[in-house]
Amino acid sequence: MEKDMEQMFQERIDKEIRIEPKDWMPEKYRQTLIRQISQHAHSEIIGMLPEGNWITRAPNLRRKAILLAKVQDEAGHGLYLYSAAETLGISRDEMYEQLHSGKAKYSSIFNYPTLSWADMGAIGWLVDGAAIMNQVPLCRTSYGPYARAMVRVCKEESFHQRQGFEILLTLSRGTEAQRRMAQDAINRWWWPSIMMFGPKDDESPNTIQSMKWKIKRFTNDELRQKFVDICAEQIKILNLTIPDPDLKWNETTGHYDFGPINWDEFWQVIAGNGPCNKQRLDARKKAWEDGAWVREAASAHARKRAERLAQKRA
Ligand code: FAQ
Repeated sequence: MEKDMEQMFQERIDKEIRIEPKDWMPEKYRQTLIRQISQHAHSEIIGMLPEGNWITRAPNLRRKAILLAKVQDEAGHGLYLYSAAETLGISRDEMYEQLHSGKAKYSSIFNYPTLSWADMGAIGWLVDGAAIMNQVPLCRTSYGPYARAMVRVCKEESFHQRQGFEILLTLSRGTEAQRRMAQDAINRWWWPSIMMFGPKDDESPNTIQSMKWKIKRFTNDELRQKFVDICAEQIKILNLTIPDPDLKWNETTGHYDFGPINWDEFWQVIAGNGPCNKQRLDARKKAWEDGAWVREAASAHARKRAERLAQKRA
């Protein structure tokens, strides 16, 4: 019986029919989606912290307004994604609990520090750039609520990516010190951005099944290569360099070759030993604890309203 259901489920996927919350789905499909969507939501929420660090220090009012709006967008993306995950039967409180206890992951990239204003440019160009590369295909992911959330998120992220590139372009055409600052930010964010796509395919336990279920549309290495190819061209406009001496156009493959990735660093960061893991998680937990009174007040208000309504009806 279960076998028949699984076969029918796979046939729907193969025909590109979207799976919706009330449809039957294999338990492992549900669990994989909960893991991926909640990890994605947590990444958006933790991802607000490195940029939040620069809102008060943005160089002018225009830059401050843009950065503020971008960080608010990220909060919106997180909430959207938590809602999508809730349709799979997990509560928001459970997801928060998993984040705060360290059980759930969030993207490795947000465990790096933001040391200068140019980092806001590098995050927009590289981190949002990598996020879009990974997420545009997710607009066609097999689970309906996730796919629809991705359409909205990607529209906003393309704008984020452009504002980052524009920050770097402005700095690259500025004084020598500004050029150096832009180059330094690219040097620090390049390799972590490349790692963001996840482990290489032969070390990625989830890719094969997720591709079969069309949760993922491309493998980690395919997306990483597309990203490298695009950035290797865009850097020419900035007249700066990508910190990889092995980055070279390969006539035969029609792609850019690139140097070895420090996978040890990647696994260390996702194991909790990156430069800012503790700081990020502590900030998140503190925000949760500081917000307890708001949650209590909102619940008390909702309770009173419900009581008043019940009295009126009686
Ligand atoms: N960081 O078998 P795979 C953003 C884990 S949003 C941490 O390849 P999968 C917006 C993975 O979970 C950025 N952990 O896994 C923004 C798995 O853990 P397990 C977030 C990672 O799921 C911009 C294990 O390693 N985007 O940036 C990472 O098939 C600017 C084995 O890996 C998304 O989440 C990592 N980088 O593929 C905000 C997109 N990579 O099994 C602010 C949706 C892998 O032990 C500023 N997610 N792991 O639990 C995906 O497409 C996939 O989940 C991948 C990983 C591709 C990330």
